[in-house]
Amino acid sequence: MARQERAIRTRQAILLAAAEVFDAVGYEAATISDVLQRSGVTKGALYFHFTSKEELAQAVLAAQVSSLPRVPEQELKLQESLDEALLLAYLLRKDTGDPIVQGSVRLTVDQGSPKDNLNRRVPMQAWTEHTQSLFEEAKLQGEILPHADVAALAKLFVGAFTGVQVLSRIMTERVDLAERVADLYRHLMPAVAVPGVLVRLDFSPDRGPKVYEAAMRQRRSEAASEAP
Ligand code: XVR
Repeated sequence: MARQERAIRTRQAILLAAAEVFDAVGYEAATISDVLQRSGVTKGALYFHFTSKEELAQAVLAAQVSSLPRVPEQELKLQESLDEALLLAYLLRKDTGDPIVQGSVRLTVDQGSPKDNLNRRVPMQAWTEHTQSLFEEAKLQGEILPHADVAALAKLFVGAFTGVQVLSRIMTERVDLAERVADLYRHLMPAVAVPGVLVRLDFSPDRGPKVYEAAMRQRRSEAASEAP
């Protein structure tokens, strides 16, 4: 294996272990030696990639949005947005989920202490920009009501998703998150989508696993066509 590829894999293994530790115990209680133990890499390798717990946490926060696999393109950009939300809900599920997404979201929403120096704005900024650009495309395609302010909507959706996620985690350990997210879109979309688009949106909460499977198939076939 090329040295560079090995380094990328090692970094990824460290990131995954760190996310699992942060998800399990939170930022404050996590230690580098927990991450060492869980990742199985050497101390030297870990410190080559990350020099502090803070740097590890910041890298996990930065990976939050990029860990979401790309959802299959839909004719309606608003359906794509809903699919992303259902996919994220699926990846946050305890059993089926993605540890990087879970650990990263815990770091984002845990209030922490001002002394911890973590910049929690990084993933939120990325989500807001991503959501806004999807809504901008939807607007260009005529899916969105003409008076709607897409920048304000993006912040509303990111904030609302975060809110239902926190509620669902507290009340049901996220078992009902897909349902809460579907409800959120069902109730907000009438204020966003033009009527002809609204009736075509599929709000069913069980799209999550299907979107996930389709996204993974797409990722595999892209990887295969990139291989020499
Ligand atoms: O932006 C998002 C979507 O477009 C749906 C609205 C999701 C934003 C998720 C923010 C993240 C941080 C804390 O979730 C949390 O609970 C995909």
